[in-house]
Amino acid sequence: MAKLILVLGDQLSTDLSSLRHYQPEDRVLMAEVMAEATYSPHHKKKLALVFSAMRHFAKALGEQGVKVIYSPLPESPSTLLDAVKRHLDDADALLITEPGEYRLLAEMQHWQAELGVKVTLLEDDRFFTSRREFARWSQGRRQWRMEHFYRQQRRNTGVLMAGAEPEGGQWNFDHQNREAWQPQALPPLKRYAPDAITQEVLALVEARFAHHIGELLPFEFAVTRQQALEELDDFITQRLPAFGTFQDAMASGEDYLYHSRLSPLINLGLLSPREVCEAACQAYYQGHAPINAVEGFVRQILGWREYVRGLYWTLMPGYKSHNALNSTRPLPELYWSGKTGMHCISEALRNTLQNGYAHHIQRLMITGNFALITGLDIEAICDWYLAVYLDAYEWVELPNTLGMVMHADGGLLASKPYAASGKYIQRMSNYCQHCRYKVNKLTGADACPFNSFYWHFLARNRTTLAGNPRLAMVYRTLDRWDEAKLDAINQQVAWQWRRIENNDL
Ligand code: FAD
Ligand code: DLZ
Ligand code: SF4
Repeated sequence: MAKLILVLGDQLSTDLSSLRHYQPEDRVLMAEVMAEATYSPHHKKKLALVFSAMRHFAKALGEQGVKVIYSPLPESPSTLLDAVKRHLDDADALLITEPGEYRLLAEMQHWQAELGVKVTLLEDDRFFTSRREFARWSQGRRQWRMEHFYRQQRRNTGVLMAGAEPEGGQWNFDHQNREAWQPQALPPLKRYAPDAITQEVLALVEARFAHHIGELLPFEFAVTRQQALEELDDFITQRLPAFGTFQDAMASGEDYLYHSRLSPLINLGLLSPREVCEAACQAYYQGHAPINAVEGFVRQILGWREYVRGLYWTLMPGYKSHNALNSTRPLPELYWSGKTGMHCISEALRNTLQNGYAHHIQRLMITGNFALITGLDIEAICDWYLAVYLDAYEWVELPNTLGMVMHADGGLLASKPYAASGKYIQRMSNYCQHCRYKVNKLTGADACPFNSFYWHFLARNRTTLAGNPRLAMVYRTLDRWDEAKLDAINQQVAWQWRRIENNDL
C-alpha cells in the first residue's frame, strides 16, 4: 500500500501531519504549478520566496532519506491535480494536510472521484487552535471578541501565565504600546545572499512572471529552516525589547522599525507559531525583554493570528460576500503604481512594492484607512492585499481586510471601524512633515485628503454607524457642524475623487 503525499508550498514543516505518516514505500510530491502562481498576481518577491523555500525544503527532505518528487516550473503541469495525476503511478492513496485556503479545499473535495484512489485530508495542526475548537468557542456567543478568545488561549496554553493569573498582573499592555516614533538608530537587518537554488528561481520569476506586481531585486530574504531560525533569533535579541513601545509607530524611510518580519516564514511553515511564542517568552523570563513587548508580540500570534484563522474557517464561504458599508468605488490606480502626493500612502506603497512588506499600522491605518474612508470596492481591495505581500494567504488576509479594515462584516471582527483623519497619522508618524498636504486643513487644494474623506465617511454611513457607542463622540462633533461646512466637505471630496481619477492626488 504505497501512498503519495502531496505537500503544498505553504506546508514546509518537517512535522507536518501528512509527513508524520510517511513510510519508506511512499513518495512525497511537491509541485510548482501555474494555477497557484497566478490565482492572484502575487508580488514577484513572494513567488521567488515560495519557490525557493519549496526547493530548499524538498532538498532537505531528500537529504533525510525521504523519496521526494519535485516538479519545477516551467515544465510542471499547470494544476496541482494534474501534477498528482502525472505522478500517482502505482500509489493507491493520496494524503494531504488540509490546505490553508477555502478555494483549494473545495477543489480537493472532488479529487477522490477524479483520481479513483482514496484521498485523505488531515488536519493542519500547526496552529494552537483547531478549526473545530474555534467553532466550539464561537458557537452561541452573542459577540465574538478577539480579547475574550485570547484570554482563553492564554489559559488553555499556559503561555505567559503565572498560575491562574496573567504574567505581569494584566492581560493586556496596549496602553504602553502606543509611543509615537522618535528618531533613533535601528539594528541592521540580516540579509541572505541568494545561493544557486535561489538564483535559478530568480531567473525563472524574471522570465515567466515579469508582468507581476513588485520589485524582484534585491532578494535577500531567508528561504531555509536554518535561515528562518536565524531570523527568529535576530528579532528576539535585536528588536523584541522595543517591539511593544513602537508597535503602532510609523516613520518615513523606516520600513520595518522593531517589527519581526516573521509572518512570511511562519505562514510558509518554516517557523512554528509555538516556537516563536516560546522564544519571546524565554526572552521575558531571562530579563532580556519587558512584559509589554513580549505580551504585545504573543497577542499578535496566539491571539490575532489564531482568531482570524478560526473566523475564516468558521464563516467561509459566505464571509467573502459581506459588504456592510456598501463599499463599491473602483480601486484607484495609485494602489498599483505607488504614485501619489500623499506622503503616508506613498511610503506604505513604496515599502509594499519594493519589499512585499508593510507593517501592521501601515496596512491598517494608511492604505487600509484610506480604502475604508473612501469606500473602495471590497473584492478589489481584498484582491490587492492578497497580491502584494510576502505573507499573504486568504485565510489570514481576508478577515484582516474585509473585517478589520473595511468593517464589511458589520463589526464581527472589530467593534468599531478603524477610520481616522490625518490627525492620527500626524500623531503616530513623521509623515506629515514631508507631505505636500497640510494635515491641519480640512478643505482647499492643499488640505490633507484624509480629513474630508474621514468626515464624509462618517456622514454617509450615519445610519449604520451612529448607534455604535464607540463613535458617539465623533458623531456629536459632526452634529454640531452647519450645512455650509458639510457642503464644503462634500465638494472637497468630489474634487479629490476627480484628482484620484486623474492620478493626481
Ligand atoms: P509583527 O508586527 O512582528 O507581528 C508578529 C506576528 O504576529 C506576525 O508575524 C504575524 O504572524 C502575527 N500577526 C500580527 N498581526 C496579525 C493579524 N492582524 N492577523 C494575523 N496575524 C497577525 N498577516 C499575514 O500574515 N498575512 C496577510 O496576508 C495579512 N494581511 C493583512 C491585511 C491587512 C489589511 C491587515 C491590516 C493586516 C494583515 N496582516 C496579514 C496582519 C499583519 O499586518 C501582518 O501579519 C504583519 O504586518 C506581518 O509583519 P511582521 O511579521 O513584521 O509582524
Ligand atoms: C503561494 C503558492 C505559490 C505562489 N505557488 C505554489 C505552487 O506552485 N505550488 C504549491 O504547492 N503551492 C504554491 N503556493 C502555496 C499555495 O497557494 C497554498 O498552499 C494555498 O494557497 C493554500 O494556502
Ligand atoms: Fe498623510 Fe495627510 Fe499627513 Fe499627508 S498630511 S502625510 S496625506 S496624513
